[in-house]
Amino acid sequence: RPIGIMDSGVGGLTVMKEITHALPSEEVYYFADSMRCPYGPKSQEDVKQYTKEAVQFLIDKGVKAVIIACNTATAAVMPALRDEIDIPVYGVINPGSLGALRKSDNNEMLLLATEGTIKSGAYERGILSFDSDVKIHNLPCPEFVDLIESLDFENSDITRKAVADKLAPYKNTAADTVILGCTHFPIIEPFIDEFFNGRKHIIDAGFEAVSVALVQLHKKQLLSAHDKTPAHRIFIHGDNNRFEKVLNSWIPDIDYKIEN
Ligand code: DGN
Repeated sequence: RPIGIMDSGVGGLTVMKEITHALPSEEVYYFADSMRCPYGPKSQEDVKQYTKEAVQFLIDKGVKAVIIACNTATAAVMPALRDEIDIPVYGVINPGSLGALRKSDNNEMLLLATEGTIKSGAYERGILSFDSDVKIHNLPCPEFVDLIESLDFENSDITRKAVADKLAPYKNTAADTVILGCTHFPIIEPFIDEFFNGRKHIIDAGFEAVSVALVQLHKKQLLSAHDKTPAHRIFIHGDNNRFEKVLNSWIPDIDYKIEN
């Protein structure tokens, strides 16, 4: 049975890429709520509702587990959702928090995320529950989601400028670790790394979540035993034009079928 992934748009493709590369025999069903993207500015209640609908959609399609490949959605539904459904469900925030704690040497971090994720305080709770002696700088970056969803990120000059404008106040931050607390952001990670002259640890919450989810699924003996490479199924709620472009450039080496 497939692993389900949901996001508001293309961000979860960064998670899908990790899974399909780590375990090419796993089939993935991806749900993109493009019609209601972005989730970042919406209320927690709305995001909770949308996320539950997306998860139920994937369950109805027969997935064996779901990864909420969206920090905003994770902040809205986790961990409560775990008690409401019968299959394993994984979010991205606790793994992202742990990844940051592992990497940081000075316990000072810069969190880049949507307004919704930052307002929820979920990273702060996650990080401080493991170590109360951490300083977190919060920077909402909704502009990055728009940049990526609109495909403008394909123009390096535009992306370099957007990153420089947004991160300018933190150019000399003491934080040694930058958390990509939105699954869209790894797509522009090279520009963020370049802005900081390669001097920061950069944490990709989606990548950290995949490592945790795959270990857990392995323990539950839920990973596929066959070695056929499957054609993944992508369900797009809304416009699929731009979605497919990002998919093809981000994960060019997989077979997939898009369904609306
Ligand atoms: N990719 C989503 C996240 O990780 O928060 C958010 C994008 C959005 O819907 N604003």
